[in-house]
Amino acid sequence: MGSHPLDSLSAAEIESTSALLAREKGIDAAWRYASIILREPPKAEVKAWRDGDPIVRRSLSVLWNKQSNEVHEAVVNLSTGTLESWVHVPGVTPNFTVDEYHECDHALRDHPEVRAALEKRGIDPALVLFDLWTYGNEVMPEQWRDRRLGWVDIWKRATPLGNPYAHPVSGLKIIVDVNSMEVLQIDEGHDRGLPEVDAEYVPEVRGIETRTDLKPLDIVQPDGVSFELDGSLLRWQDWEFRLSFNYREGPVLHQVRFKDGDEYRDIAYRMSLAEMIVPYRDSSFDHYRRTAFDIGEWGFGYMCTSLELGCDCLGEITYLDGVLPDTAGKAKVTKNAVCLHEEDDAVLWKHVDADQGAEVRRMRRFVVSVHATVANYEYLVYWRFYPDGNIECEIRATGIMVSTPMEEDGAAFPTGTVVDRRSYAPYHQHFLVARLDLDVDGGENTVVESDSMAAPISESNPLGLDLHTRGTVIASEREAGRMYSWETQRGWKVQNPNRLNAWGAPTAYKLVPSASFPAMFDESSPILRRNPVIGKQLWVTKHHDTELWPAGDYPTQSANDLGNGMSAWIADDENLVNEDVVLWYVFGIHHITRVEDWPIMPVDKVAFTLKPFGFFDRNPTLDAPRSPSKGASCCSGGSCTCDHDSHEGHGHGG
Ligand SMILES: [Cu+2]
Repeated sequence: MGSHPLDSLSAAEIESTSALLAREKGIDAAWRYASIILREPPKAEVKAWRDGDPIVRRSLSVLWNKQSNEVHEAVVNLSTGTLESWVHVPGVTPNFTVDEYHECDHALRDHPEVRAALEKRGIDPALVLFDLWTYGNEVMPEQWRDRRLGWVDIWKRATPLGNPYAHPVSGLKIIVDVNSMEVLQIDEGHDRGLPEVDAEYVPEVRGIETRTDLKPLDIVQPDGVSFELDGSLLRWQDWEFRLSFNYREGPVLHQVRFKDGDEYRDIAYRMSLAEMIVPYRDSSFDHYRRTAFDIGEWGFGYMCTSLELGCDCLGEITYLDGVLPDTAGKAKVTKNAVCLHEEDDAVLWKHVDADQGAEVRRMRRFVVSVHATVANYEYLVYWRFYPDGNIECEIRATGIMVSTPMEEDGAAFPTGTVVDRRSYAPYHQHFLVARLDLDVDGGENTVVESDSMAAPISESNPLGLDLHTRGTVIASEREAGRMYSWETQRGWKVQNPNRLNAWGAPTAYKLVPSASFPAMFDESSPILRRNPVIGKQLWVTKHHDTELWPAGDYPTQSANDLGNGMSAWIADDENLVNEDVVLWYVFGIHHITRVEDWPIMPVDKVAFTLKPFGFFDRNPTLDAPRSPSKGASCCSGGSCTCDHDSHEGHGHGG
């Protein structure tokens, strides 16, 4: 049993859930678990909970019967060992699972017609990878709408050790009933053959030497780390938060607070990535089905992989395992799924005084990171905490781009970039939706959209220099969806109108909306109907414990988010002023593919930041320690002998 109400489910809790359902409901191999997750207690209860109070632990399972395709949600009370609810959920398709991905590969590998289709093209089935994808409702074949339907992309390696995604087998898709693994259709379009591409990224396979001019770069913390992990509670400098991990969001940050003097001040109740949507912007045969909802359809936590010291993370690392269920309800442990460590991050603040010399402080940051492998792509997630109160969420995308052969005549596709011989990589977008349940100094907040504009030239502003800012209160959910504005350098402040800083302004955190981009979809587009949340860059909703998944609880094969998603949540136009608000920030990568992203993509980095904005009364890092100087006394004031006399002759900068 956890020692805090928000602790992730343990292996024992996952398995006692499935054991109880086997006993009470006869759940056997005819069923699969899509998920078993902690049923988080309501926010109000968690906030009222104090150390030593009793904890009631509950799990929420989603499972379906493979024969009938019937879906049930089960709530098990783990503290009493009882089944509290068993509810049939009609008309939904739960997320696809890793077990199905592998079983589909095996089934197709042995399937005579699939083998025949490959052999007809001269392709050795032993070198093939079957990549199972989910269907969006908009492109599902009519006759199989009530099935658990997958479509399968086929890839071929050049050699047994070669890049698995080197050669797309173009114009050949397989439609599968994922419950029975029955092949429903071998969907054949064109055959553009296998162009002679240069797709290998492993040096031994390429037959190249790696460079030898790099000397070791070690991160050493001889006295250990500066953070403490007590159960799920993390403390580092002034920060305090809890960490959990689940199949869908991967890591979740709870009850994020900052110690200001003697007071732990609330900043966020819960932060995570709640959805990811990757539409390929190419409606040709090979790509029109490619609209991945990687979080809702597959689960980001399920995709998280083990991290390795020295490769994925450098320095003094604390790892946490990811404990998740498989489809039989057994616990499966991903060792070292979450990496916790501190990093140097160049300079925090500095000034060189002509007489007194330099005062400079090093920035250090605390990082929570995971790596998820979603078929050909990897997403590296970094939640970073800074001593000045900033929180940053950075995503790095890497892995292998989807490529496609072009016709022999070399006609270029307008929807992609040519990256290799007779091959192009289609344009696509990676939309991420961060769910930011901020509680700035408590649960009653107001979101203000902040715009900057030049004041008109007037008698008092004869030079037109005056710059004004305007704040617009986002008053109710009718106004929930907001667009970024480059012209006004828009940002969004989450203010606490009930608490003022020393200078009379409401305490606030500001969402600095970097890495956002317009969706570029027609209003009538079915992909926008399935997930309208990508149509705006920010959404604000009133907090409800059940509102977690902006594209709906069950986005797989869904037509829209009306069941329980953003459209449904905002339909009642609830008040957002001085309320418990949740921000949904839509950001990501507008991936106009590059030849340099091939055959493996150097990380593409995007990030957004939450910054204190009048939350403190001044720079909160004035007590940051001077770092021991390695040479002269640069970091510690006094005369500076190693700073190249840079303080001489400067003008009045900004
Ligand atoms: Cu991409």
